Order: sequence, then C-alpha cells, then structure tokens
Amino acid sequence: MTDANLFTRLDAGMKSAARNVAFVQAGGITLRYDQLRSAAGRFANTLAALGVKPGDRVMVQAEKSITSVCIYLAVLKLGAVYNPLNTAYTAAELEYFIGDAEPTVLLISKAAKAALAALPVAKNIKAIETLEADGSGSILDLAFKQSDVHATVARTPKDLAALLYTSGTTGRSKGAMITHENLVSNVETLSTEWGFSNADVLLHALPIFHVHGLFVALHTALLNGAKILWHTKFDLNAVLADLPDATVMMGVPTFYTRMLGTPKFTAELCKKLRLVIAGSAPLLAETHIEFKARTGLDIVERYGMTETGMITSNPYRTGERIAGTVGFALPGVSVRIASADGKVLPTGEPGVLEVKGPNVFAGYWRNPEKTKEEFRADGYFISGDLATQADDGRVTIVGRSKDLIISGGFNVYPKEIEDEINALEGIGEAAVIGLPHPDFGEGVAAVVTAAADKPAPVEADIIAALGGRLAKFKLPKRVFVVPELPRNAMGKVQKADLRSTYQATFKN
Ligand code: MLC
Ligand code: AMP
Repeated sequence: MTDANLFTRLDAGMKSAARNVAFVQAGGITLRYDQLRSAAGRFANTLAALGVKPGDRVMVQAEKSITSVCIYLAVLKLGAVYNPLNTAYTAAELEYFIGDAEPTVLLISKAAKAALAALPVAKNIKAIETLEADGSGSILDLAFKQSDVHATVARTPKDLAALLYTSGTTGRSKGAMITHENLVSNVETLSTEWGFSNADVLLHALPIFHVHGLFVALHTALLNGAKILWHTKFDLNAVLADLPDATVMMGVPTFYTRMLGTPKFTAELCKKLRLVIAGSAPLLAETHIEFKARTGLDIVERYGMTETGMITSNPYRTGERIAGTVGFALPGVSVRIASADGKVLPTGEPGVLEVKGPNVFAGYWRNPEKTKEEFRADGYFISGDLATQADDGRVTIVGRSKDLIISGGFNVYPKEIEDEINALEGIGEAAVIGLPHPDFGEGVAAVVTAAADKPAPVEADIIAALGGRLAKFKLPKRVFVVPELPRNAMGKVQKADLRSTYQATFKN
C-alpha cells in the first residue's frame, strides 16, 4: 500500500528544507524544519504513551502556539484524528464535544481543565494534559522525556485525519470527517495554483482551529518548506510590522478592512507581497478595490467550507481577478448550480452551489442521516451557499440558503442562540439575525418577546445570562425587545423584515 498519510506528504517538503527556518515568532523565537520534524516525533511518542492509537481522536482546545502545530503533526504521524476546538467555547459547549467525539486524549489550558474536572463526561478520557498559550504545559514536560524517532503510521486515502466541528442549522454542531485524501489533494492543488515555493514567507495570523489557518495556510507553507511569520492572533500593529518581510498573507475580510482602516498601511509595506488571499466570508468588492488602490495588489479571493476545503479561487497567474466573485472551480473539483430540489440550473441562474471532488469530506461523525441529507445521490455535496456561474465557469456567491451568520469569519447558527435565549426565564420567543457590521461583516443581534404575563426582558440581562453558556463571538451584540415578532401567513417569523428594520444597528 502506498502511504496516503498527509504527514508523509508534508514531510517531504519539511525534510527538503531541514536547515531552513520554519517559524519565527515575536520575541525572537524561531524553529527550524529539522527541529519541527523532531518535535513531531517526540509528541507522537508522548501521545502513544498516553494510549492514543490510529483512529483515536485527540481533542485540542488551546491557544495558538508553535507547540500546538508540533502536536497536530504528531497526531497525523500517529494515524490518529486531530480534533481542534475554538478556544472561545465555554465548558458547557465543550461538554457536548467531548461526549460526541469521545477523545482518547484532551489537551487544554490548566484553568479550563479545572472547570472541566467536574463534568461527568471528562471521566471517559484516558488523559487530560495541559497546554498553555505560551506552548508550555504537562504535555511538553512529558515530551521532553521521549525519543524523537517515531515511524509514521501508513494511512489509506479514506482514513480520517481530522474531525472539525461546524455548527448546524438544527442547533447542534456536527463533526465533519476530513480524510487524508481531502487534505493532500487540496494542499497540492493550492500549492500549484498559487505558485508556492520554499522562497515564500507566509504571514500567519489566523486561528488554527479552523480550515483557513490550519489547513490552507499551514499546509501550503509546510509542503513547500516555506518560512512562517507566526502571529498568535491578529494584532494590527504586529501584522503591519512583519508585512515588509512577507511574500504571502492569508486572512478573513476583517483583517483587510482593519488594515485599510489605518493610514500606516501603505504600498511600501507590501513591496515583497506576491499573494494576498481572502476567504471564509464575503470580501466586499469595495474592500478589494480599495486594497488595490492602496497597494497595487489584487486580492485573490477564494471560497471554501469546512466540509470541502477550498472549492474555487480567483486566478493567480493568468486571468482576471474580479472583485465580488470567487473565481473558478479548482482543478479536480467539480461545481454546479442547482435548484433546492436538486435540478441543475441553466448557466447564469442563481441556485445552490453543489460540489464534488477529492476535497469533499467523508460525512458527519456518527450522523449518517445528516450526511445523507446533505449529499445528492450522485455524490455532490449541497453547500447551502447561493451562487451563480457564468459561461466561462466563474462563480459568484450571492447569498445563503442556510440560516447562517458569518461574523469576522466565525460561523454562528441562529438556531443555537435562539434555543439558548428561549430557555431563559421570562422569554416568549427569540429570533437571531445577522446585521451589516463594519468590522465583522455581519454582527449578531437578537429580537425577543416577553413570555405571557411577564415583564419586558432587559437586554443586558439576556446578554449576561448567555455569557457563561456561549462563546463570546456568538453572543448577540444587541438585543431588541418587541411586543411580537413579524410573521407571514404560515406563521413563520419574517427574518428579512427584522433585518431590514434593524439594518443600521452597527453602522458607524
Ligand atoms: C472576537 N469577537 C468577535 C469575533 N472575534 N465577535 C464577533 N465575531 C468575531 N469574529 C469578540 C471578542 O470576544 C470581543 O468581545 C469583541 O468581539 C472584540 O474583540 P476584538 O479584540 O476586536 O477581536 P479580535 O480578537 O481582534 O478578533 C477578531 C478577528 C478574529 C477577526 C481577528 O475573530 C479572527 O481571527 N477571525 C478569523 C476566523 C477564522 O479563522 N475563520 C476561518 C473559518 S474556516 P468583548 O466582549 O471581550 O469585547 C472557513 C472555511 C473557509 O470559514 O472558507 O476558510
Ligand atoms: P465554515 O463552515 O466555517 O467552513 O464556513 C463555510 C462558509 O463560509 C461557506 O459555506 C460560505 O458561506 C462562507 N464562505 C467561505 N468563503 C467565502 C467567500 N469567499 N465568499 C463568501 N462566502 C464564503
């Protein structure tokens, strides 16, 4: 059997750049590729000693650090399944993920571990080790005692490499099962399409618990043995300070609107930049145009999903990058536009984008019904994004058929927030909507009614009550109390009316 393990593929790039710098972090911390490879071996032995076997889940809820990248690589090397979680998730949210993913090992900060100890579900985990924001923790202490030699476990293309949770329209998150083939095919395609080489220097300021920062950005750099300017978060001034050394930058639209918001961001800072990628949320055409006017650079907007990796990209080498469009299906990836009942529509007509290819995930974790619902009989995955496709194949995303809010690149499903608000004392009913937001693209807002014979709920009380239960990025930034919600003849809440009533809420 040829080994299809993603680690093996990335390792070829890392090995060829053994003496080159892999990571540079503020404060002078650097790590070479040979050191990264040896750390991956050390952590693989550490996790194996904790009982992790091929196919087991390793759940990681930790702040972004170079140590967590080493652990990610170790999990791949072991043939286990990497299961990263947004660091903003509360203990209440974590309880669900642990019960669902049943990890063998959980890596988490010391503070969060203490909060978790009381949860009955935590008892099923073989080992809970700590990992702090500075990369230290009990897992690192254990790793120092291990050898750095660990043979990579061979995987088939269909074996799982990662389990990534995406929130669902029904309120509960679903684990997307991502295979080695998904990741290898996507990184090879992107590396070629976007012209990566070991001369590249990537400015990495995205979180590494989602597809964009973990797969798109990290994989393209590692595959090529490129240098990574490592930012633990997006800090505008730190990013501007490193920009003159970068050849590639990747970000969500909020990164670019924040950069354009300061006169300190100039063409001079971008003189080495050859590739600027935007995605995870719609990039406003005006941001694309303003970026070009300021820097002379045309942002390459691409489109993707957790379940599919990258699906389309604007052209890097030849062809126009058109503001407001997401470009063409990547090589090997097939897209079509269909009606809600699955009929393929004529060119130019708006409909739901469906996608098929080696990039498309293996289904939802322990959820065959949901998996079946989201796939057509001929294997196309139903994205839930509304799009048009021109004669030449160029795709434009025009909306969403799924009830989803994307705030600063993070997905928020209204149903989950509505369920939490409806469970609060004194609430009649809640409708959660996304409203235009100058920084986050969309901002979360809720419109609520009082329960029968109860006093009008108070905005601050609702936000405070949700605070302990939901991650901060999901919290409504405003709550409006109304006598009743607008409904159509069928009794369905008219969210479009609410969006129009409150559309100026977050405007400057
Ligand atoms: C932080 N906050 C947010 C938020 N991020 N609220 C709504 N939406 C967000 N995205 C909260 C904070 O908790 C804080 O609350 C307040 O808003 C202000 O925070 P901030 O300091 O301004 O935010 P910051 O830490 O700078 O974070 C903003 C950000 C970050 C845009 C840099 O959200 C981010 O890195 N986003 C990237 C998400 C991403 O990687 N998506 C890829 C998904 S993959 P308070 O109460 O403390 O004031 C995918 C597939 C694909 O979609 O195609 O790529
Ligand atoms: P996630 O579930 O976090 O992977 O988010 C995937 C969703 O992000 C997609 O279904 C789209 O709705 C959205 N998305 C990603 N890239 C783009 C883009 N370039 N333009 C518009 N929407 C995007």
